[in-house]
Amino acid sequence: MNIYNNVILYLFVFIFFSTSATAQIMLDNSSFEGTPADATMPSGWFAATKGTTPDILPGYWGVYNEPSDGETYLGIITRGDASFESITQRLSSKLEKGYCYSMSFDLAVSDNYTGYNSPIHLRVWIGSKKNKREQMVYKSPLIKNEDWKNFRFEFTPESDMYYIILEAHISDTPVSHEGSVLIDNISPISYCNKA
Ligand SMILES: [Ca+2]
Ligand SMILES: [Ca+2]
Repeated sequence: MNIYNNVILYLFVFIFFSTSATAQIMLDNSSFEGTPADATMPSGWFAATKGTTPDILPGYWGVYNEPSDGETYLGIITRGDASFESITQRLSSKLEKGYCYSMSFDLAVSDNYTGYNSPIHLRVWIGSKKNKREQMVYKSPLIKNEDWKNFRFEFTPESDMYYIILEAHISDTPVSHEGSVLIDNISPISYCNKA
C-alpha cells in the first residue's frame, strides 16, 4: 500500500469516528433567519397545520424583541377561532428508537403582537411521517418572559422518527385564545450526556 492509500485510509477512519462520536442532527435554519416579514414561512420549514402563517420577526405586529441569535426569529400564534399555528421539517437523519436525545431552544413572548400577546405553550412532536403527531416530546410552561429564556429537554423516541413539529398550544379542547410565542436558536439534536 503506498503512502497515498494510507493517507486516504486514515482520513476515512478519522472522519468515520469523528462524525459518529459527535453524532448530532442539525436542523435546517434552526435560528429562523430570513428577511423580516409577516405571514411568511422561513426557509427550511413547512406548515404543519392549515392556516399556519408564521411571522419572521422583529418588525411586524408591534413585535420588537431583539433576537437571541442572529438577526431574526419566529412568531407563531393561537387564535380566537381556536386555530393555531405549527411548523415542521424533515430531519437530516432519523431519530432512532430507544436512544435518548437532548435539544434546546430559546422562547419569549411579546407584550404587543397586535393583541395576540397572551402567554401560550410551545409543544414539540416527533413523527415518522409528515404532519403525523406520533409522540409529544416537550410541552413548555406558559411563556410569560419577554427576555429570552433557554429551555432544554430530553426525550426517547418510541419508534424511528423522521420529522419534528413545533406547535403553538393553549389547550387540548378548542378554546378561543389570542396568544403567541417567539422561538429562536434551536440547538442541534444530540445524544444525551451519560453522566
Ligand atoms: Ca435567529
Ligand atoms: Ca400568522
